Amino acid sequence: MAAEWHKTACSLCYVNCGLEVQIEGRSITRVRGDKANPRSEGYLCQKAQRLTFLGNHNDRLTTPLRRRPDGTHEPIDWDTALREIAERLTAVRDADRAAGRPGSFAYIGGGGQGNHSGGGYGKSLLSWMGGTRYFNALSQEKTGDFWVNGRMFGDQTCHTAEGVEECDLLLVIGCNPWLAHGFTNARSTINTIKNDPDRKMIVIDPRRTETAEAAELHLAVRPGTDAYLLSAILAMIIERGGQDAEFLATRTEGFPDVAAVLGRVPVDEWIAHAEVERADVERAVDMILAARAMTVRVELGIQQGRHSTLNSYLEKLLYLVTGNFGREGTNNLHTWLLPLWGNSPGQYSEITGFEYIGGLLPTNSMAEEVLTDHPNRVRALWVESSNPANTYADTRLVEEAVEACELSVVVDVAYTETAALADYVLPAAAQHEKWEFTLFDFEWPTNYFQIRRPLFEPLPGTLVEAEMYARLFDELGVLPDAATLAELVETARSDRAKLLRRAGEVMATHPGLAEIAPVLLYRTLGETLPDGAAALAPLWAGCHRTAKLLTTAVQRALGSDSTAPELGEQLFDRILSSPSGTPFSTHEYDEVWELVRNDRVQLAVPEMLEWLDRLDPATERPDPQYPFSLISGQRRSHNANQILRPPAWRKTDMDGALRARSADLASIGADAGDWVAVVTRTGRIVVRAEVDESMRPMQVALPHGFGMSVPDTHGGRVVNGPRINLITDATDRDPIAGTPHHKDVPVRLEPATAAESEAAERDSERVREVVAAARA
Ligand SMILES: Nc1nc2c(c(=O)[nH]1)N[C@H]1C(S)=C(S)[C@@H](COP(=O)(O)OP(=O)(O)OC[C@H]3O[C@@H](n4cnc5c(=O)[nH]c(N)nc54)[C@H](O)[C@@H]3O)O[C@H]1N2
Ligand SMILES: Nc1nc2c(c(=O)[nH]1)N[C@H]1C(S)=C(S)[C@@H](COP(=O)(O)OP(=O)(O)OC[C@H]3O[C@@H](n4cnc5c(=O)[nH]c(N)nc54)[C@H](O)[C@@H]3O)O[C@H]1N2
Ligand code: SF4
Ligand SMILES: [Mo]
Repeated sequence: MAAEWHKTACSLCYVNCGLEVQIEGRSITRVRGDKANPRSEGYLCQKAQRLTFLGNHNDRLTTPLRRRPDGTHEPIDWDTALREIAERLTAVRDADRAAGRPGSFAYIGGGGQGNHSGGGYGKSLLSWMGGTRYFNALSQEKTGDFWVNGRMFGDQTCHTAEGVEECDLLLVIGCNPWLAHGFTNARSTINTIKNDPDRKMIVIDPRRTETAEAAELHLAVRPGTDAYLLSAILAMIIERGGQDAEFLATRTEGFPDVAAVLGRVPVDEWIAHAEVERADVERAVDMILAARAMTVRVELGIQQGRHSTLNSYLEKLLYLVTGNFGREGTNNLHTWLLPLWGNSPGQYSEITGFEYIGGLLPTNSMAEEVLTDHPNRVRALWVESSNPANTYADTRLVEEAVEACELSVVVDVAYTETAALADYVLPAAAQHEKWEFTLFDFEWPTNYFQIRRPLFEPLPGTLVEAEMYARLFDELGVLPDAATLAELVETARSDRAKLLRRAGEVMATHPGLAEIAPVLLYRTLGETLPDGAAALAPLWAGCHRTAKLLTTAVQRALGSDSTAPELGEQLFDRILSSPSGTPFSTHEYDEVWELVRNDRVQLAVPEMLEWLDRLDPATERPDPQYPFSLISGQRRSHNANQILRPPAWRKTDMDGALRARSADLASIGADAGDWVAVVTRTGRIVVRAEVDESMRPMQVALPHGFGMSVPDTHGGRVVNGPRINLITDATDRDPIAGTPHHKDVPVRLEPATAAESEAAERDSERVREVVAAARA
């Protein structure tokens, strides 16, 4: 009999392609793209093919851990762990209240590349603790973009979608979709554009990337100078009268102010500073002005580059000034089932002065919120689905901050570098052991949502996050008594429409309960959902919200003429019964204006125009002490954040090599295969050198997704590849969003010493032993 294919989705990157898998025991044995998935339509990449290594390895946590005074961990049972944590949380909360200060509890994480089911519960804990300090990966890459969206479109949850599949010009700035994806079916889409004489692609990237190789035009910009190049392009467009006058007049405000500032741009000087050819820039302008529908696609190259927030502004001006917005094949906004971030203009940290953006503070400021004498400093830290000890800038500083907290708790599936520092470690059930979903639904005009059914039982000793938090709130005494819960469960079963009203009444009489609404839904509505899908209960509220806010679009997606609240129930049912995912909103292009919160798009953002006016190439010459520009965290064929820890999944790049041109290696007397030291003001790491002539001269790259310690074959642990954030600097960051300049880290290369090379070679050998054992 042919083995059964089960529907699921990939959580190795935020594109979350639909998959079908075969399983045996606790293992995924075969993987293929799910053709029935309405968004990804059968696509999968080289990483998902290695999903057979996810979860099925010997480094899972299977018991809660408590830190001993000597820093090692001992196993404890769940009851003890949750009781002690509850006592210590209560102590922190009581002390905050007694001192009359804001909650000193901070929350990190809440979901990686595709597991958002736990996040709502974790945020409930943050609210209940009276805290506001929330950090996650978005606040080290995307918050500058959100800030600009807030100013231009009126709300930080106005987030852009890309018409990649329909555009006739794809302008790719600072991203490499061939390897990193970032949009659906990236490789097929790039190939389609390449093979269609009527469609074109421009890539702005210092490196001749795989994506640039497929483009009509590649502008190999000098690292960190995008703001100059993009301003010059905009200035040239306006000089030629290439702006879309009708779009600007009817849909936007402030163009004259923008044009005035851009009119002062010394175009030739700035193009020279960016080290690209004037003729190539002219050609890019020609292509932009000739395009019927341009889509701009950006990512870390500019968001984690110098002038990050300004880059986000300029990139948006490119499509807005030319009227490439709100039509097929252009940039647009998109809907949400549940927004993944919030809107928080004008709220500031009293410790660092950074503004909350999307409800988040910069990860780069996390340590500063802890390591200070300020009476309102962070005293307790809760980390879920994140590994800041490897992924936040300046690893040593992050380690110091975690250890300085009075209480630190890590919720993860593996014994991460952050878990190793925590007072308590709570083992979560892994991706395919529970009901899951992702909130990365970024599509327009039709947007999709997919839930994932469990393929396996939770590994013994682990808990699904929802259950973990519910038990914790039981210990904390926040949940109502059993009889009240039973009555709410009954209401949920017999009359869901009544549930919200009844729940509201119960919340009114139970202090703190309103802050943990997702937990209450889990314990009540959740009990009534089919097949143990309790953790999906908060989605029910999201479906009702969406049906109310976007009635026509939801009706179209479902083919229904019902209205709220019935429409919300229908949407929830449709989502639960669509294992390949389902459209949840379908719009007409024109309706994008219903999502824009300002009457018109505000083009003139004063802080951005002032910044633009201040740009000065003379202030941006490389430091002779650190002459190379390092891409710290390059996406490659076989890295995937910190998600796949066991090295055996990697088909290539086992050591996570430094990539550089041979001439640059030769300049320090090094050759391919040698160990070299990468040195910054923050630290020094020793890495394997590899030749890559696609790099720009004086630019080198180290990969993201390495530096995880794994059990070796001798009963110890060994670190696989570079912990790149040992050499990054948390203060080298954007002035507004605080995002790190990870794509342009000034470094020096040196030959490694004999002792360093020997130690690195030994570790590399041990990693190879681990791989050989895993594949045997
Ligand atoms: N294989 C793989 N795919 C992934 C991930 C992974 O770990 N591995 N992670 C996922 C995640 S979380 C994210 S956020 C995305 C990130 O996806 P991307 O942003 O596409 O990936 P990066 O490799 O970080 O950097 C993008 C590009 O920026 C270029 N760059 C460097 N400096 C500059 C500069 O100064 N200006 C310009 N214009 N470009 C510059 C680099 O050469 C690189 O090609 O990838 C996702 N996909
Ligand atoms: N220098 C440098 N640093 C970077 C970057 C860079 O380019 N350069 N990129 C940044 C970017 S864009 C990102 S997105 C971040 C990513 O960094 P993080 O936000 O730290 O997230 P991940 O690396 O995705 O780590 C996911 C964690 O979740 C755990 N996990 C997996 N499944 C589950 C689950 O079901 N439940 C729980 N509780 N845990 C689970 C994994 O074991 C892992 O520890 O790194 C950032 N750091
Ligand atoms: S593109 Fe991303 S989500 Fe799709 S298969 Fe590859 S890693 Fe998974
Ligand atoms: Mo990311």
